[in-house]
Amino acid sequence: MLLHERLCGWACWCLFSGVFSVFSLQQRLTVSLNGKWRLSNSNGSLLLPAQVPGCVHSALQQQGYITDLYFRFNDVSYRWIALDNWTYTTTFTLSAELSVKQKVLLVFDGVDTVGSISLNGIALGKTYNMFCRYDFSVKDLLKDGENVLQVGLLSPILYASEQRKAHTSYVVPPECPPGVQKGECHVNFIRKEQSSFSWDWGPSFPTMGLWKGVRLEAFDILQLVQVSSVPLYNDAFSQWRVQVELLIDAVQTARGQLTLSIPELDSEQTFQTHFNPGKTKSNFTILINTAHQVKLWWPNGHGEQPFYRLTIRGFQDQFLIFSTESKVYFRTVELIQEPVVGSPGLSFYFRINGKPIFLKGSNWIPVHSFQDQVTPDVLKNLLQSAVDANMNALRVWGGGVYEQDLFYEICDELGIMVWQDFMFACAMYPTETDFIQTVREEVVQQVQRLKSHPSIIIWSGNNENEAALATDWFGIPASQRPKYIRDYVMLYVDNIKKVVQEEDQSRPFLVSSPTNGAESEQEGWVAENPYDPHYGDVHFYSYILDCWDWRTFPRTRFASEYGFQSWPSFSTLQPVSIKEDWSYGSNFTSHRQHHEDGNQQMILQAALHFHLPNATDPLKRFTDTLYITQVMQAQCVKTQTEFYRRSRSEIIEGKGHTMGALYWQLNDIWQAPSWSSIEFGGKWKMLHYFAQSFFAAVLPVAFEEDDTLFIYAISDLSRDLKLRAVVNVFSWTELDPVCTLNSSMLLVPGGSAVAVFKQPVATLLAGCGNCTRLTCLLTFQLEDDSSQQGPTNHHFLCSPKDAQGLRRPNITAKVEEKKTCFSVTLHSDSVAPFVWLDVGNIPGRFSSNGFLMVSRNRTVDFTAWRPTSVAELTASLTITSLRDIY
Ligand code: BMA
Repeated sequence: MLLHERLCGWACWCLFSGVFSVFSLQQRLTVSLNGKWRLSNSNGSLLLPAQVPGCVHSALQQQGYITDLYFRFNDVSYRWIALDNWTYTTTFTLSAELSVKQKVLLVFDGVDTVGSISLNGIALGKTYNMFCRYDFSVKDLLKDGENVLQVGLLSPILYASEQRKAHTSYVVPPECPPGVQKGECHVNFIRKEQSSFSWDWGPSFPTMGLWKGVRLEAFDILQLVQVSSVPLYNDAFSQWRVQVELLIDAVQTARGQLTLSIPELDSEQTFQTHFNPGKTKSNFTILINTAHQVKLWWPNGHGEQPFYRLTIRGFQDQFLIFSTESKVYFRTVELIQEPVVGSPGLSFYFRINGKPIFLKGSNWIPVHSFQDQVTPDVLKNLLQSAVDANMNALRVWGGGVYEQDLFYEICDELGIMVWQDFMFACAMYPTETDFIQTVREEVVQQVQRLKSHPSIIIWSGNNENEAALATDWFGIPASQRPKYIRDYVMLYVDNIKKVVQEEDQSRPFLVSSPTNGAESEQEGWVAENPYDPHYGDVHFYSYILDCWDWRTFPRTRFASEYGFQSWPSFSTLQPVSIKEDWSYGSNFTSHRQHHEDGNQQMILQAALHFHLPNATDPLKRFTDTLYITQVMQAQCVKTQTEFYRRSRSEIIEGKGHTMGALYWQLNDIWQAPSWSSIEFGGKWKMLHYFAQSFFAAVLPVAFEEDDTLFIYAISDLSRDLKLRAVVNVFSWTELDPVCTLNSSMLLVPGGSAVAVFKQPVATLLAGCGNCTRLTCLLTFQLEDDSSQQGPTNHHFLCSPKDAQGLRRPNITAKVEEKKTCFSVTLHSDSVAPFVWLDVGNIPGRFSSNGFLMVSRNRTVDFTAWRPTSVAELTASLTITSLRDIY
């Protein structure tokens, strides 16, 4: 008997753990069914204990059936796991208190993915969507004594392939990922993390499991399933209001009173209300007392992130029946697309609390192939690393997962703006009724779960699917194009957009990224060229063009993806490899590279400006190669990001007013080459240290045009500054500047980029000893009347491979213990570019790294993330600079 089947179930009440603490005075009971379950494969040859939440892969590894899934070629060796079907089983006994409750729900916060659920041998229903919660009413099925709960999971690979086969009318591309990814086919036919079938930075581990919690919820009369609150500002009345939405599950019709209050703002309102049997959603609005100045939530770098406590209490006949508390953060967000003077097209920027804000940050991918292995510490460390690199925004990319609540809670607290994609990427999708239905439910649930977070400033329908259609990635015949466009509009516009806007009017919705935004809409949602720099956001990649030449880059309104690959450091690769893997031409090195020609592209890009490693010792040559890929990546992304930041105030040849730079990508899913700035495990690549500078609130940027050197002062501050540029010219052979030039003081208004220095390079060099482009280089900084503002930056006048006089610097180091960290004092004999300190597998980070050393001595700090000592650090420390690798 099929008692209850839904494509997707309803919410549970503990969704906001950490943000909301909900309790019912009706003695609602919750019994967790998390913990040890039994797991078996289809023919019963494997039977093992398995942790819930968890997945089959993690369970097999934890029980010793398989070794480290990330070791060497194991992604391929363990392919069989996801080709099998698996069953999770648990037993539990009921307490007397629970069995007398009027209603009992069995709740699954996340099933991965295609499951059949049965209780005591009776089928409860099926699951098809990893991003949905499912619940089942089970009171009548529960027994005194032992109850048996079983979840059978189908192989996601076989299920996707079956779905594909059943879809006979036309192809929904792509059929399979590129061979280099060693992945599985037809992931677009299953509502599951799209990158779990492989990506160009990640392995194929199509997981199966109960990836979130399982529990019983028992109650009388009613329970509060979910609460969300969205603050809205009324300009005409200069007044805030908070829209509170309650999802209530009532056993019978219930009448009563509801009181909403924010005591700190002297705001309280009471409503007479009633709840019908079943699940109902009700909205209530509390007006905020205008006598109070509401403290606003600001993005990192623009102010604080204060919140208020909202209390919600329900009464029946004067008795309190439920009470809950949540956080409310006040802020407004607008996406401004309007004509720009001197430029065709439309602007594209965010205004938070009325202030235009330049978005600085990166793109977020899943932290691990096995979500059950993502710990709070890992999340905190990555998000803190983003903030420590002066980022204020992250895009949660649409090929991964909607992140867990803690992710958004931390973003709220740190002031990280989140560009939230829906989970569709680089593909076309089916539009059969079942598929659309489950997607609609997914969107409702995710928006309800997440909309209280001020950090989320935009919803975005998909990753690159407009571009894929517009620029014909999949070779769709022209005659069939209209059908694919109709399907596209049906999924993202008629369904996702519509559902989102019914659920949340408090932030913008964009159909795709990249897109021309309002212009794409004009063109029927698929623009002729979604990469048009005059509109919307742009993704731009070129691995072949010279990344040191800013003319390479499109001057976009908003750069939401761009980047270059690099390899992680040796200490990250070592635990998943063996000696024979440690060369750039090894099978391992090519196996971990999932982007066609990626390893070669890195070397070619590096060779444009650097000598390549030529050590005879194979290990040194390998580690030097890892190093040079990081140098290349850091310098490339620096050049591109600085170009975007200095383009914020200008329109040149009709292009500019750039207001966002989110490079691809922040983090890694495993130990492999990728575009990330942070390695798997949390170690910062050179790029992340560079980001700390190139995202600084105040930044000097240099570039050349027609042999003239320009320096721009960029300021994200609110107040105006008066700044001068100070340029130091160094010879590659000496540690003291050959000469110093000062510009005059100029006004740098808050939120602008202003040219503060301009001089033909020839004039500059002529006035500076015997300097030529080959013998000298520049450092520069900004100063106000009393001190330096922002970091010191550098500009090379030639490729370092052509530099005359660059010598081995023989850098020595002394490590000392300080109160809360260690200091490393370096001594150098000569100018040293890209000085890289590495303490192997001692986790932690330096205060600065990858820097240009133009002084005899320099001290940096190392903060360790576990106990260590001067002796251990000294023994582990290696120092590499550019001249040390050839
Ligand atoms: C963009 C992303 C990802 C991809 C990255 C690097 O297209 O959206 O799909 O990993 O480029 O190729």
